[in-house]
Amino acid sequence: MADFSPLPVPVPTGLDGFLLWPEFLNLDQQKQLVESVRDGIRIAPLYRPVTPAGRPFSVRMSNFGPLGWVSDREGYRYQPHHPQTGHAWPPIPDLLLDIWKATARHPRLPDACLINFYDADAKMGLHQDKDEADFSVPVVSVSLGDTAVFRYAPPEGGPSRTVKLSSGHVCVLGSKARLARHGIDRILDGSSQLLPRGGRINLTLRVAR
Ligand code: MD3
Ligand code: FE
Repeated sequence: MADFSPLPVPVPTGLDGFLLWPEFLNLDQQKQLVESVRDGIRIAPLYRPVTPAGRPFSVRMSNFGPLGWVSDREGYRYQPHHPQTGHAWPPIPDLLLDIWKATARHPRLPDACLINFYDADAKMGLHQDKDEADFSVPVVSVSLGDTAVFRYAPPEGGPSRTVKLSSGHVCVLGSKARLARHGIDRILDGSSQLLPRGGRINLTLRVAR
């Protein structure tokens, strides 16, 4: 079991409930997670979902856990199987559960972990995460590989801000920040050597049901 105590002091984000720890994971831990993602996507390959309107995402996705987030013509939802293979998603790696326990400080464990893969041109438009049953449970996000420009705005409206999410950064979105609008403006190509072919992996841990 990885030991993350004592927790470092999070950096200020200007949004209540948005906690960000730069360099939370050391290089060995980052490499271990990349290996787990490689293993996972051999079982549950990355695929490109479409929006309910039929537009392909620029991000490719897969999942770990009893439930995985999917999007297609039918809508957004969580389901226990890969939309293309029909197989169950692989289990959430222990290191990710350890990160959850250290940072989310919530009695429940996540039942879903979305794997987002961004190539240099991928982005994600501003949105809210509202497909989960209980918004009082935080979301935990882990970034690996190239740095992303993350945009976020308070749920009640008002100006957005940006912060860079680099490899090894971990953030928690809880309380007021849980329903923040957020997205990825762009990927800084070549900013990390972690992934030999470049790109960015984001892992988001959630309690879906
Ligand atoms: C703020 N992913 O998968 S992670 C997503 O980098 C998503 O792939 C982005 O937005 C990514 O839905 C951002 C940071 C994050 C994750 C969940 C949040 C920010 C959040 C939930 C609520 C508010
Ligand atoms: Fe999101």
